[in-house]
Amino acid sequence: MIDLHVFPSPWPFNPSPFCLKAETYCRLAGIEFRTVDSLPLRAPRGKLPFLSDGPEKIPDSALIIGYLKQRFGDRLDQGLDAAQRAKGHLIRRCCEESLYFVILYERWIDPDGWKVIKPALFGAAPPLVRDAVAAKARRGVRRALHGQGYGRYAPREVVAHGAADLEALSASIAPGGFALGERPTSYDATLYAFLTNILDVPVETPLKAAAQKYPELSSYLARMRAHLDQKTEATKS
Ligand SMILES: N[C@@H](CCC(=O)N[C@@H](CS)C(=O)NCC(=O)O)C(=O)O
Repeated sequence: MIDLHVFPSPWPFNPSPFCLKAETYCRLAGIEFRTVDSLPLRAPRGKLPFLSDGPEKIPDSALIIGYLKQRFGDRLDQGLDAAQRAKGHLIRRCCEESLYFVILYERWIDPDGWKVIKPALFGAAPPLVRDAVAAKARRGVRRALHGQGYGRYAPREVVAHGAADLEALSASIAPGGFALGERPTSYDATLYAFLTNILDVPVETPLKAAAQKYPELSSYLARMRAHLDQKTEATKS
């Protein structure tokens, strides 16, 4: 059995887009797996998700997908041409190297986001240490955002970067289809995970408002959910 070690989820989906990406890949590819609640300090590289398969431990969502392709065959991306792979790569990088940091900023730095994310992520921590643990983690995220750059911007500038990413992503989805055409590929695992973590979060953020301006993004999520439900049923039977 494949074990995916992920953050505990306070919501109907994993609050870490990278954990949700790995779960979504398994569901799209029809790979049987189970999720195991974990913490970054247990992960081989100090970040979640990681996968364990017997004695093998694989960190990083991209390496996990590479491992699963080797282990079970490339069930989603076979047949993609070089141009499709290039487009998928750009979509993935846009989500993981830009939008991710906008999401972090809104959740961890913006006071309205922090009000929601702090109890969601640290609510289960022992009350005596909860505030200290949350504050330490928040300082770490602040440092990471400062290093990446968005932490040095005004809030409206950060949202403007995210809104531009969302506009580009909405234009890149195949009309009535998925990231690269009529059927989902591994790149949809990323796109779905990030858009879910923007549009379905239980807090009204400026980034969510920006995403709501593009109906293509919500209809894409609805198509993905329907497809994932079908795949999950097929994997069970
Ligand atoms: N490149 C990694 C990124 C994973 C990542 O950034 N995970 C975050 C949660 S979304 C994490 O574990 N952060 C904890 C930390 O940095 O201490 C992947 O694709 O899996």
